[in-house]
Amino acid sequence: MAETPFELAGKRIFVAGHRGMVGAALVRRLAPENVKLLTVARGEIDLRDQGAVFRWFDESRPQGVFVAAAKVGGIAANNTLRAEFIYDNIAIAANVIHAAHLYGAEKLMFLGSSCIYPRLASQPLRENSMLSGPLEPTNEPYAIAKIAGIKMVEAYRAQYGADFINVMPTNLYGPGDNYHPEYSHVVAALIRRFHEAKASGVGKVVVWGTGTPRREFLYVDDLADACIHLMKTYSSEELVNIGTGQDITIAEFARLVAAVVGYTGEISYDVSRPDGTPRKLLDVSRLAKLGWGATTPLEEGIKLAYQSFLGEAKRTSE
Ligand code: GFB
Repeated sequence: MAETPFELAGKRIFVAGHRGMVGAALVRRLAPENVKLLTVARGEIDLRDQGAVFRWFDESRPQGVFVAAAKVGGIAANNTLRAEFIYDNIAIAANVIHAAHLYGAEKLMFLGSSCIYPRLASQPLRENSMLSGPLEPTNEPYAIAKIAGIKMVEAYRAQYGADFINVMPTNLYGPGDNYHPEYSHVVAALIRRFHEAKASGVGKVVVWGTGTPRREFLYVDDLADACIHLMKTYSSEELVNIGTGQDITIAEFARLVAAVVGYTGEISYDVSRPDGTPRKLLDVSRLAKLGWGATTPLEEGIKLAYQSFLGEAKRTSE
């Protein structure tokens, strides 16, 4: 595997999507790296607008680029806003990756997702299982857009020798998550639902699906740490999974969140809601060989996420 170290210190580093949960964690993790941080506000530059993106790259000339901008959401958002998920994510990936090539970025990291792997691929999911079978239908538009971005990175590497790399994060959670009651991911949804039930004295909380799917959850600051490690040290066309290597059923996970929040009532299951893919556990052996492992245990991460939720809820009600 070719290794070309990339020094971050002193470089102009663009975090696309800095207001999102992942982008904000990257910004936090970059603070001690002494980079010249570049960000753009959504109101200023719409990353789906090719002309605006190219003009900004021409003026700003980032040397390193993290593509953490994306339209994201949980299973219901993916399944409902199907057109937005495919269009927005293809447009963002196409514009930012091509601009990075045109305006001479030295290094780019594209963040994909574990949902790019086939629904029934063997577990744990190895990087080479991409495109080996049909995708999970609830998030196929998002997965196809992410696969397009991954393939752009591979193509620009192959044709132009660009030092562009792909990383595949597992399901993420942490500060700055989206707590929308319908469109959030499961971690944010359950933190909010159990908290509201406890606060209002409701004795029953509904969890979607059967509770049997298995998911792997990574604290977003761990993800950011892995990304910085790989940005500095990794250069190859091979994807790199980023996860913990451990998964849990949704039912076990719901009990854990209830315990952290202090909810002691009943938990019931709404089987009219989709389960999504039955299991999504990443094989993290490549990442381990590259010298990185997750450090935040799930229970501790959920405690930290709940504290952030309480802080964020307080701010929005002030
Ligand atoms: O986090 P989540 O929406 O994402 O759902 P996916 C994970 C599991 O939690 C599913 C169950 O089995 C849901 O049925 N679940 C239980 C809930 N209660 C809830 C709830 O209140 N809200 C939500 N959202 N789920 C996403 C993809 O799939 O994974 C995205 O749709 C992205 O594209 C993300 O890739 C990482 O793991 O099912």
